[in-house]
Amino acid sequence: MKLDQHHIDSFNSDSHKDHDRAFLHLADKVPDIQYVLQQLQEFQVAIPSWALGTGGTRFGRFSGGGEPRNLEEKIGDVGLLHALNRSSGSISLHIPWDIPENAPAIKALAAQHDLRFDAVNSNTFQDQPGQAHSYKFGSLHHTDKAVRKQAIEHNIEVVKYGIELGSDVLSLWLSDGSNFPGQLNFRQAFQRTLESLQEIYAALPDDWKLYIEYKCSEPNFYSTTIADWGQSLMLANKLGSKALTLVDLGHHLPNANIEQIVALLLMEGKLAGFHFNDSKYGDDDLTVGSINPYQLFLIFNELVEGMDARGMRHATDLGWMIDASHNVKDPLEDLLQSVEAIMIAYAQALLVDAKALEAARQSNDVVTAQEILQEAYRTDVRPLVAQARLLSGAAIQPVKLYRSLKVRDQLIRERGAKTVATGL
Ligand SMILES: [Mn+2]
Repeated sequence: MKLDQHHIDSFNSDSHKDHDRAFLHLADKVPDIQYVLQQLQEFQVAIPSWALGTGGTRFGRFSGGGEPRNLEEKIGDVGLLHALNRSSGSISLHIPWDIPENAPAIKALAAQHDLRFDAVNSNTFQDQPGQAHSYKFGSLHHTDKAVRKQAIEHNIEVVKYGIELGSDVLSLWLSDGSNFPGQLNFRQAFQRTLESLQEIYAALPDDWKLYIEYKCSEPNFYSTTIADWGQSLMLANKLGSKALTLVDLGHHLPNANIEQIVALLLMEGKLAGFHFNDSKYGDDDLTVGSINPYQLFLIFNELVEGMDARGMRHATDLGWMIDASHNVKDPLEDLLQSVEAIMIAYAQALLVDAKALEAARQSNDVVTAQEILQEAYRTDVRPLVAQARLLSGAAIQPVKLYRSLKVRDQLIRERGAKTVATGL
């Protein structure tokens, strides 16, 4: 299904008055409001093709109905999100869950929804039907050269799909690791991973990038071969300028100072971008901002400051993507909430008085430094984010409009109540 612009416009005109009042009140207090609105309008967050179905855990999966049955329907779902918020203008494909059999047709369909293709993702953490070698004991780090070769070739194949779709990033996450002490020689596993990555890197077009994601645990529970940002950065540095470190917010040990990691990777020009989610205990893949919105703000504060210091464009010079799973929510509502949380944290970071903060730091005025950050964080910027949406032709309140149009009911009528999307 596709949303008509007149649905959005008439919804907006109904809620215009309250919104205008809230926005004007806030706009008075923001010195460079036009700049902030323009930055917010430009900012786009990619939606992963695997997040459009109801997620599950290793214990069970409870489908919500109307899930997209194929790539075309997944593109349709992202198109709905983008129509509602104008901030979800790209889709990130996961191969082989979503193979674009007919790339020109898929590209044309995406263009109809005003979408482009973000990073393409490989998968060497599952065995696929008919696959010659198993990834049970890893892929790029595997002791058997034949397994490594198969995983390398898969990644190169993913790049080829990406080229056809106009993507320019291969995003790679390995489940490689070990479950028990003694299982793996750490140095050799790292070295084999590096050599495998070198082959993949050599096959990348000049204008492509390779994002190397790290994760401290799971599915292996004793060691993971790319466990943290240091290990990812070591690989990225050895590979070359096209290789960068990807930060997934859920892939850290508890209480890790992610904002500091981000600041230093940015400083080194080695930050690829983000997989946004939130978590309480581990890689929980919860809605962005649902548990620790202050941390998200602090991360965006480092991003804005660090990108400005390097003269980078916020919207396009890093990769922004959601990587979450929705066990109990409507995936589309959850994604709308996640994008909203990202925009709120970004807007708050844009409000930080950077000059005053720097002055407070120079004079070691710790209290003022904290006050400056919290002044921005405690500002209710939702009318600002809504105004940016309004200016872009999106809904003032996307979730409310989604519900009032009964989008999920329509999708269930179109697709059926028991459809299951490929993905997590
Ligand atoms: Mn991720």
